Amino acid sequence: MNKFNIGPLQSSPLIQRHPHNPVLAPTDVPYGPALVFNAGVTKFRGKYVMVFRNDYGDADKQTVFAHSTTNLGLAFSDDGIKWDVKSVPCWTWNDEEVIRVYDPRLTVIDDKCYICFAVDTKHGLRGGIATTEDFENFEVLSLSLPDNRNMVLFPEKIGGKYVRLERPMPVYSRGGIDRFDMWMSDSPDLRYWGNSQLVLAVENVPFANDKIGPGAPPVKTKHGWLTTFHTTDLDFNRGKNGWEDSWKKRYTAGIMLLDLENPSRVIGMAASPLIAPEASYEIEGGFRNHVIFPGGMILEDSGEVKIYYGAADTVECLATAHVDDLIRLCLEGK
Ligand code: BMA
Repeated sequence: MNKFNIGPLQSSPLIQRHPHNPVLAPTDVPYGPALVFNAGVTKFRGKYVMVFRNDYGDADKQTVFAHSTTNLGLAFSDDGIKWDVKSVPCWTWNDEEVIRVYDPRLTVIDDKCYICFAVDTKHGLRGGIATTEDFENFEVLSLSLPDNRNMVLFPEKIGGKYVRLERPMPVYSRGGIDRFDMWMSDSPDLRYWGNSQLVLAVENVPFANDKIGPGAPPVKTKHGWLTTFHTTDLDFNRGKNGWEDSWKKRYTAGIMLLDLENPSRVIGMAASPLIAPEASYEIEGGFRNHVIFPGGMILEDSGEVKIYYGAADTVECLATAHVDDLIRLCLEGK
């Protein structure tokens, strides 16, 4: 059992929650999901694209159906704020072995769009990478061994290789509890992955006591790769905190800067959360309250950074900040 509680956490004053939050909610989606969250967002061929997670159930009764009903939805936008949601889900993957696909992240490399995703299978949780031209057909390029997920691709090759951040779930070797860290692997072709290295350990994040994992795919700045991650802290005093009988975890978004040439080297990390659950849509009425789960990050030419995150496993939200402020925050380590 984790021995210490983290206590209250606040978001950085450098971020602004968008006044139109949540930017996507179940009521915006025509085919009736109960929960719409944990989206991947990118800019692709002149449009903002969002692939989001749909979970189904009965929101009035605050119940969700069994996991196998999860699928992915699709929306486009001209401004990254108002979304045109497609009339049907874009990817449902149920077969003999696969239970569901979820938590997508999008990366564009050389004008091709890649989607990283988690897959629950009958024999473990796997992380996958697929490519798509039309967001209707997905060609799966690789699936990891269990147990691994939260994969995100860097938007260009580094040292001649594709690179991903990921979060395996070692249990035996980490004391039989969640003590999960962030790792990195590289690949010559997006299919075969190796050279795995530890990037950030959970014990080095002061506002986590449980596990951490990659958030949105990194963006390039002249100071390094700027990237979000999610953190989890567990407090056994938390009780019913959502639709379930009890939900004892809190998720926040952290931010760090990785070396441009060797991204397994952390150059700097903010010592407090970038986004901690505070807004009403993050802390009340949701399936799992107090969850911030970043999955999309876009650096605009103006220097504005758009950070998309699932809130309370129920809606999708947007926060913005200036890239220079985020870099300073990481470098100062405050
Ligand atoms: C994680 C993942 C996420 C989810 C989070 C909070 O383990 O399953 O999809 O947002 O838990 O429930």
